[in-house]
Amino acid sequence: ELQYPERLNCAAELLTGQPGDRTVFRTPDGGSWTYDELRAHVDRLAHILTTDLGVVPGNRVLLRGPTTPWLAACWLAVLKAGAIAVTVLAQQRAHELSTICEIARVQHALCDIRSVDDLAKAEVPGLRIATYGGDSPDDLLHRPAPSTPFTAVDTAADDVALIAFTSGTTGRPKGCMHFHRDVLAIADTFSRHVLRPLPEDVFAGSPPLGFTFGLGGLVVFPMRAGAGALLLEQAHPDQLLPAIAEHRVSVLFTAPTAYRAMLDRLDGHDVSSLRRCVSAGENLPAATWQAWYERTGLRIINGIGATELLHIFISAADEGIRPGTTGVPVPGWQARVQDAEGTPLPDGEPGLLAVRGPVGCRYLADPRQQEYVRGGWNITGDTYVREPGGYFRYVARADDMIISAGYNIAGPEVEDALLRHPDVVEAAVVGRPDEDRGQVVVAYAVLKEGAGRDAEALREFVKSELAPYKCPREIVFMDALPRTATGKLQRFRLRG
Ligand code: 3SK
Repeated sequence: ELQYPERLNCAAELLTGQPGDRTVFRTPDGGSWTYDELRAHVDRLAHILTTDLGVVPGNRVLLRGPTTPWLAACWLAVLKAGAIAVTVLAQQRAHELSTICEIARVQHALCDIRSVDDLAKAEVPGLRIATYGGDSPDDLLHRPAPSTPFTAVDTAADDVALIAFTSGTTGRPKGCMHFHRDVLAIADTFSRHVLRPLPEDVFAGSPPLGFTFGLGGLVVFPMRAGAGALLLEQAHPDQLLPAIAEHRVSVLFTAPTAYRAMLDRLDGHDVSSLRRCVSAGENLPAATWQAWYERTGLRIINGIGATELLHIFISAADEGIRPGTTGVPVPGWQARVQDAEGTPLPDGEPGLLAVRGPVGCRYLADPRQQEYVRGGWNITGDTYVREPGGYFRYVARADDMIISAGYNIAGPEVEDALLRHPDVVEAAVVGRPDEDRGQVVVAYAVLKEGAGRDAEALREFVKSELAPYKCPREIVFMDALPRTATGKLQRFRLRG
């Protein structure tokens, strides 16, 4: 079990102990900060926050901007000053931002000058916005501040450090409150036991810092290990691949879609520096795992995480990886599969995934808390099967099971079959209401450039891979699938 002192400030903890001259953050233009430089920037910012801006412990401070060292420094400064960081995505628009500010009662915002327009449009009463990265004298980074160390506010381990918002794939956003100890717990479980980073590692990836997948993978995990991170504002595979080679990235965090897109463009790129590749955010089909392994020799570390639980709680590393499964509970976590009443199901039977561990779901003022936490277990909304041997295999999101003429069909299984076709880059499978069958299976596919759109041939291919009742009745070709700002597929938009 993880033990933390009663009084704990996670930012102070993350900023302590690394050699001062070691590089912590780099940027693609060749910029870099050492740990000593980061400590100095964070302390200056914390002084400005508390003296100039009037931030006091417990205030909620919204952070918004592209993935840069300054955004990471602002996040650390807010926490060090005992305030609560409310992380959002640079893509979120005025309407979403005003809802978030209302739910979280945000009083202050620190915003990259390039992302301020939508925040200003959100017209949040009483919100004090400070910008960084601009030329004006009142830019956060140009304000005068003492260069003396800032003494971290003496927070309790279970004071709220972070409110992370999730909209899921639909619905009103939910704010998930996480404690100072939770921030360290994700590093001391998944990162420590599965990732096992080394101080010489260079982390990089595509999830933004406003998504806890990115905050963990690009800030918390490297810092807890005394390692470094390359922070990319643009992390599409077209930018990621050259950056891996140029900066000798060794630990990669991204989503299944990006692995597939990188496979499509891998020729001529050197990825030999990579030693750990993490995939989360969505189910990783076995076909994608296999294709990446064949091309690179690297075994992708699959994982399931949730904003409600901050980071990854089921995964596997190295020889423990079983392609096509998510893995086993990360040390410190427990998981089981249960029915709707909370009764555990035997191995091999699909049911609801239930997990518990060092981090729990705490929605801020939201009655959906009762749905997520039942009987002390967090119900993630995923259907899983526990296989003999204790491995957890993803079936579908609980509300994404297709029931057609009495057959239960898991969309991801059909997607996996479609992805085994050499022309298919992306696939999404949903149930469409049907008078005769209840639902029929409909697939949406994105093809490689130049591939012919032959739905019948693709249906025949699926029939050769799966029982015919799982074969899509219809295949619709698209240029791209609808996704949330964090890259999750929005199946509800395809159901029509
Ligand atoms: O939401 C997710 O899928 C996720 C995955 C890994 C780590 C954190 C999160 C929120």
